[in-house]
Amino acid sequence: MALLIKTDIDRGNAWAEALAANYPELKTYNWPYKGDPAAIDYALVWQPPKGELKRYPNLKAIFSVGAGIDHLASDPDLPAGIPVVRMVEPGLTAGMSEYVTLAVLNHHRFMLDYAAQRREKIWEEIPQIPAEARQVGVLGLGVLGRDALEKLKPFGFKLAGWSRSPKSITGVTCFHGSGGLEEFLAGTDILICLLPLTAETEGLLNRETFGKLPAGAAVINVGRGAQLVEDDLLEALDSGQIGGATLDVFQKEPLPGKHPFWKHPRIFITPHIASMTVPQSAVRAVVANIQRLEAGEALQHVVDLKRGY
Ligand code: NDP
Ligand code: OXD
Repeated sequence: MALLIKTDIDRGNAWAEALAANYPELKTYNWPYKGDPAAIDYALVWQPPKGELKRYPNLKAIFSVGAGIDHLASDPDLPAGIPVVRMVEPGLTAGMSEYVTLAVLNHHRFMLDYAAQRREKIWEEIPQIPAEARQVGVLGLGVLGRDALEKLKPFGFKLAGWSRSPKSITGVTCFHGSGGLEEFLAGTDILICLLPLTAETEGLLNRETFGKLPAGAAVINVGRGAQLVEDDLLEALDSGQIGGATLDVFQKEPLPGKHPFWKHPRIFITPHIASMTVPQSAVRAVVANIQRLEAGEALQHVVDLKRGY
């Protein structure tokens, strides 16, 4: 049995080591693979070149190295009928909750303002707002959105979430569907996007959405860059409708050198590192899934490609 790994070379080696330690019977090959394509049973990939996966006629499953599968769904030649599995693993979940918590507290405690004051050598207190007076709202109540909300609970924020289907989560006011979006936004002071990129979520963070938030709200985008209409954010920041933003994902990555986000004083930027799959913990999920398939059982976390996540 053989598995093809396509990720950056360091992480590819880490995956190969982790798989060798956990599943010695499985041969692994780092991409680019020069052998017989028919010998490959499984692919574990991040942003493979379009058309690459159709070269392997005997693939039994495609594992995404990341939680998002838009890098696969956007391949017009993705082989039909092969299950695509998204990444669900504790290291990725923990990393995202760390990032989200950090970003929420950054906005809650006025760190962009204090950074601006520091540049001008201004020593001045900004009156603190108690956590219970602010609502943190998460777009996307999946594996990552729900864990982030759990980690935010001890701080005492009002918590809300929005998903496609109805949800019930203790301590979180849940909204769903297009009908629930407006009410969710109206109460949300710190908005976090943890949605998958689909035809429905593309461009969702736009002028209209920003206009429904309370004036001065903060936006944290850790979903995908294509969910944010970048010019609309700049306009909303200039008008004060949005008070600040933390962005980890962008329409074009790496963010071009001339992009206005780089120098914007109300935007905090990171280079798509909100969270990363940790091969040493993720390997267990991949191995367990291969063993399930080989035993004739159903795979876990298979995505619905029609729905887009
Ligand atoms: P899940 O599939 O577990 O959850 C997705 C959630 O989004 C679900 O609650 C789903 O609703 C909701 N959703 C999807 N479409 C819509 C819609 N049209 N309207 C309302 N809600 C919708 O995904 P994960 O939590 O594992 O990951 C979320 C995303 O985070 C990834 O797809 C990826 O893009 C991003 N990500 C970014 C990283 C980074 O480093 N920046 C790292 C990892 C992930 P329902 O529950 O009803 O189905
Ligand atoms: C992911 C990512 O989807 O890192 O896991 O963006």
